[in-house]
Amino acid sequence: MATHIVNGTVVTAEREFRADVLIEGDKIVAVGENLDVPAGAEQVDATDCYVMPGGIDPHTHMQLPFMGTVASEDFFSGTAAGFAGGNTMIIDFVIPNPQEPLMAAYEKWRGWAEKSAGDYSFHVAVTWWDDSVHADMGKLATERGVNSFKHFMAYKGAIMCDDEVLVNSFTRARELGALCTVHAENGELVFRLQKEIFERGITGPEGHPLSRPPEVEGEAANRAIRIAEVLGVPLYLVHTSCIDALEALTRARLEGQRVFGECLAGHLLIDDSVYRKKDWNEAAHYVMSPPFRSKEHQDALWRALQSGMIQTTATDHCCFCTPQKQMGIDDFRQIPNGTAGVEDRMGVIWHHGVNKGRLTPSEFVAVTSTNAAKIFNIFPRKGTIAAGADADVVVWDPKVSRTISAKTHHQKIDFNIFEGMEVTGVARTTLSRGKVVWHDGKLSAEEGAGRYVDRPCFAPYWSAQKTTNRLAEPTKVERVRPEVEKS
Ligand code: URQ
Ligand code: ZN
Ligand code: ZN
Repeated sequence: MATHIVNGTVVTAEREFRADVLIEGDKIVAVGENLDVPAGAEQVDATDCYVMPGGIDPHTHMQLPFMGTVASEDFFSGTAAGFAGGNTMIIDFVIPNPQEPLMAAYEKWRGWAEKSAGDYSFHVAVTWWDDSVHADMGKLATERGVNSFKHFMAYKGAIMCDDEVLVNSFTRARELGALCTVHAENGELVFRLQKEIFERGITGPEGHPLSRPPEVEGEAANRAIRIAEVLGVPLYLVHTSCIDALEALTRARLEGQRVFGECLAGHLLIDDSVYRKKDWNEAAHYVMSPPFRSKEHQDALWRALQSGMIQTTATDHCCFCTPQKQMGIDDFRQIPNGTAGVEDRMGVIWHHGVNKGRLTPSEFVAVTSTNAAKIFNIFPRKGTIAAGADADVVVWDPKVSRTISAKTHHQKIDFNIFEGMEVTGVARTTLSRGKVVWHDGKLSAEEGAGRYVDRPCFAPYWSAQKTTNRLAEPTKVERVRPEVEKS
């Protein structure tokens, strides 16, 4: 089965150019003009549209068991909703409970993801440590295509890593050529601040950001960066939300350390006034970690994205409906943390990035698809429009406007953090490995059509690592052993 995408402007992270795209089966086979098209090929019209690589969302949590409940979006509905917004791949997370074998958790999550409509992969979280974790990391990296291990520095009493786990796991990752990623918030400080704020009688959602100020993220980001620097491993900061973390990231990168930054569509566009909404439900909808920040932080994140200091955008799509959020009706600490976004990331970043002159279309492609493919070592199979790549393609119509709303979105959640936002720029057609799964507002996602994507270790950037001089040439001093005086 062949598909011929005609009359469009192809956009890659490198350039924009007029070209047609020929797809055969699940691969792109040619990009150019006057292509040799087989008879009977399905034609997709891309007149006045951009033809871009499908979005890769490197941070989602479909049907995550968390804080006493389970995220409402599952792997089928979530990957399908992504199609409607031009997203064609997710990298989700296996999050073992402490003492749960990593391999067992991995197999469990693989089972859950069988129903995915779109392609997917998994970061695996290291939430505890013993020799079996060391061994399982090796098996996951060498036999299961896992090249990234996640570490939550927050969530004390649940999945939080202390420095011992970080150091052990980062050391193991170095042996395996796997990328270490961190949720950088100091969980001890969060726990203490939550207690103090609650005991002062602040029990509503406004307590959430008060217990997780930017300093708490900045400390953890810097600590993870320094640990990675001393151990000589690359590092990836997920959902970088504030200036304090950006300062740590910028310093490290300017000193040649291999640290990558990710930011969320939500953190680019939503500020902390949402927590002061009078309606409890509406304020609780925005409870996620790190919290939405005051306005100066959004501006700083945009500048970091424009300057290349932050390389990827994501959503942290982790859906809890209003009744689930109400588990914390009397105590903000019990409100399940998480919001949605997999359907809206591309549209809000196109509108507020490209339409507002912050990003070129090529830079948009880089931060929504290509950079994630390169960092997680699946480029050029994913993340570009080129012969040989998987045919994950979005025909993007830059002229059409839509208003984002829970009333019309495909995400399995009863609210939308971008509710009412009008954006110009929509996915007209989305193809997932060559199959049209979204066209002109009609979703034709197929349960189980998604495939697990193996991600090889030792991505190209492993050959260019800044090692701390202190470890470069440890030298032993030869000396005469002194007479030991009898004590
Ligand atoms: O922390 C995360 O990334 C997961 C548990 C989703 N929730 C959130 O608030 N970000
Ligand atoms: Zn997180
Ligand atoms: Zn997350």
